[in-house]
Amino acid sequence: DELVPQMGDDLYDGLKDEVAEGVNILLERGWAPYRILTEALVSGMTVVGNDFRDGILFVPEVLQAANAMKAGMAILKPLLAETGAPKMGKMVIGTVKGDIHDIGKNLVSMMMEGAGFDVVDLGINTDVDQYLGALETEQPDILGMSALLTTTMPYMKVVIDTMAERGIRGDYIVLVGGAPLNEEFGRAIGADAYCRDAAVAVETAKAFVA
Ligand code: B1M
Repeated sequence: DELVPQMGDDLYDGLKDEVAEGVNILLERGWAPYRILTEALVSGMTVVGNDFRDGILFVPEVLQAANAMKAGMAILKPLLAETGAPKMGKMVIGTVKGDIHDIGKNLVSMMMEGAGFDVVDLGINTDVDQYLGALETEQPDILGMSALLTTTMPYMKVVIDTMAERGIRGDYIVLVGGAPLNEEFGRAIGADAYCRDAAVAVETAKAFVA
């Protein structure tokens, strides 16, 4: 569809209204919400990420791109959530302390809700007390943690170690994700699984609660 590269440009330029309009047009053309998410929005953000890394884009521009992405995601959210899937379980999720990246986490939350999970989103910059407090009050099946920075990903281990110290590690399935992580890191910190993307998070969560 010729609209997709245009949407990539609009996302890159942080044009919120245009990105939202593009999402609506693709929906009218019969695109599935998940396809729009991955092929039009996430792919566009990859280009932004590369130019950010290479010093072509800076924080203010990336923030605008992120906001444009969120405008598109807001339209897709109810559509992804209304699949009428049977209730699967409950997940508490948050981006770890020191880290304010939330697009990936939000996407995982949306997809988990779409798959029938109740999701309690703790937001960004979540410290160990917030995670553990939520585990106690919400009693979820799953704890999800997201980190996008190499400097914040070690905090996941702090949370898991604290759970172990309190004797509650075995009560929850711990799933972790975020661009700088990998399977080996997930194993090393004692998570149950590393999830490469939101679709894998859903499949992994389903497999664990089954
Ligand atoms: Co930042 N940033 N950023 N940033 N940013 C990265 C992560 C970076 C890789 C860019 C780069 O240099 N190429 C780099 C990190 C380098 C490193 O650590 N080695 C970086 C940096 C350096 C920074 C700052 C330090 C920049 C600065 O201030 N100098 C700063 C840090 C602020 C902080 O957190 N303390 C910063 C700030 C920002 C913005 C605020 C401008 C903005 C965030 C806006 C927001 O989120 N509301 C931003 C953005 C947008 C990015 C990039 C470009 C895109 C991230 C994103 O949203 N991707 C990113 C570049 C990149 O990742 N290539 C970058 C799209 C999203 C759908 O993917 O988040 O990977 P992702 O999520 C995926 C999977 O990873 C997985 O599923 C998701 C969906 O498929 N997943 C999970 C994620 N979490 C999961 C949890 C799970 C399961 C799966 O739990 C069960």
